[in-house]
Amino acid sequence: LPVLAIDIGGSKIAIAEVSGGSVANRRQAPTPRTGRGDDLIAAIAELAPDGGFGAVAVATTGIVRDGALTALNPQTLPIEDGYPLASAIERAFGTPPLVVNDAQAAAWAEFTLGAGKGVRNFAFFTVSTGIGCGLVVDGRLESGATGLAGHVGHTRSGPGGILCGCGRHGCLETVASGTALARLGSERLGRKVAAPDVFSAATGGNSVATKIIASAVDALVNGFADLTASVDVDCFAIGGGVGLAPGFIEALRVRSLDLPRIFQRPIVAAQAGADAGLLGAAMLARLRR
Ligand code: BMX
Ligand code: ZN
Repeated sequence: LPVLAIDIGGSKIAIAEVSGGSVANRRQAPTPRTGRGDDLIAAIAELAPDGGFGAVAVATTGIVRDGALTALNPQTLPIEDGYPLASAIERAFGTPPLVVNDAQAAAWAEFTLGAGKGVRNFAFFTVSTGIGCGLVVDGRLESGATGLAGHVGHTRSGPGGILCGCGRHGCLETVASGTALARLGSERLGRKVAAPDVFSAATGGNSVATKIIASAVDALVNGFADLTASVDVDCFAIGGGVGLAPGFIEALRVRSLDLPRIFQRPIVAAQAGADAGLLGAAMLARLRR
């Protein structure tokens, strides 16, 4: 029987059946951003098939600790602190799920069968509503005792930055996430825009938009270099709506060539694309059994 895989992001929830590394019957809906975990469960129940699956696996934005979900940045997903996601899913589907952070799940999928195959230390970054990161070190997926491992989106991109939803100032996520691009674009272009509008303005030659994207790229590449200095990352894979926007990965690569040579590492697109979180969670659920 396939694994029922669920990916809860800051903007959308995706559900699919995963078997043997492939994804079928993918459905998605907007994430209810009401601040109530029970509303997430209701949205999931609406998308899910009635049965016919052997296990349930959940990848979710936010910090996962013992099956409970807490937002590190409530602006990425508002939710009660320590929402008992695993037990709520178990109640809805009658089976205890595996629950893992979305970027950690995607990192595992890419390491096992995608862009990170065969490397020693690997990092997957999703540049999306927020900025997520999953780390595989010496072949082991890192989550840490409190689930915080890999939250590089909340390392500091520079002094004097704005207040992040996590409570720190100047986090990478405040300059390079989809949320940040929309905010900076709206402030500086003088009209309300979303992240894709900033990209199309830049493509159309708007210098303000071009600068916003260049700063995001610069912040990310320096974040990669910091992480490389910490755990000697062999390869970076990129996913997420912003990360996979046309030209973005190429811009990261070009900018990374300005780094001292020892910090330059391959930067590639996630092979599983938007399905990496679903696949990784399903694979981790299979491993657990
Ligand atoms: C935030 C944080 C991470 C997550 C990342 C990407 C929350 C709710 N989420 O940094 O756990 O991995 O965003 O999330 O604090 P996405 O929703 O953009 O995929
Ligand atoms: Zn932060």
